[in-house]
Amino acid sequence: MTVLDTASVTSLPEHAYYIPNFITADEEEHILKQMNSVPLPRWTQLSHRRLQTWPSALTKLNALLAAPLPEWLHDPIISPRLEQLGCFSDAPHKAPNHVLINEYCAGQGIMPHEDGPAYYPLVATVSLAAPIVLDLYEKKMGRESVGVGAGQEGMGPKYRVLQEPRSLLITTGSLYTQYLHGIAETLRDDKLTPESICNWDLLGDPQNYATGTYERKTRISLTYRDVLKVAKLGNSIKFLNRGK
Ligand SMILES: O=C(O)CCC(=O)C(=O)O
Repeated sequence: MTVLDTASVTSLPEHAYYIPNFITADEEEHILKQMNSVPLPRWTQLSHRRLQTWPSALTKLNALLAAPLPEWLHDPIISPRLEQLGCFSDAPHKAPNHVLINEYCAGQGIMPHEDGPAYYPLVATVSLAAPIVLDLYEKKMGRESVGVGAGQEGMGPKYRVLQEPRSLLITTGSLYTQYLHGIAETLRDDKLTPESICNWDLLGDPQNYATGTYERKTRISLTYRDVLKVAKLGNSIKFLNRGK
């Protein structure tokens, strides 16, 4: 049995994997320090969270300009940990080439959405600093109903995943293509029980949630993906000059 087999969240549609304590507290502190020492313009301030995009945002054609990730996002998460899991071994570039850093203060979240076709359909999310609940919504078929109602009153999520600080969550397969994911804008996550949290039996410290609730604190996520289209800068310059 592989490490991924033991990390499978079996109550979810295929596939999700959850590994608590994927990085150490020292590694978490180092990444947070690096993240906070980048120049302020590296952050994009959105209305409900702020965001860093590494190595850069995708072009209008959903391509990534080839560039290495900074070392603090590469080691130890990609090398050696994700490499050891082998989760990107079938991806076109065999490794993630893009990382989004999302920061959510208490009360902030992200609307239910899907990540779409720009990426190989696998996301590896490392959570830092505080826990948070990720909500999963079934995507309705039919253009007019995709995403509509998700997250609205009376239309609760189909599944809930509790992400502890320093944990890894991998989503892929039909969970990537058939479901939306989002994070509620709330000051407190509650109804935390083995029945409502689908990765409860994989949590590192379930006793921290024994009261069934916790007050949100600032939580950071690092989402690792493989962007399918990669443009070499030399080729892009040739392309831009073509019209001259
Ligand atoms: O912060 C998270 O865990 C989710 C982030 C997310 O949905 C995204 O980057 O598309």
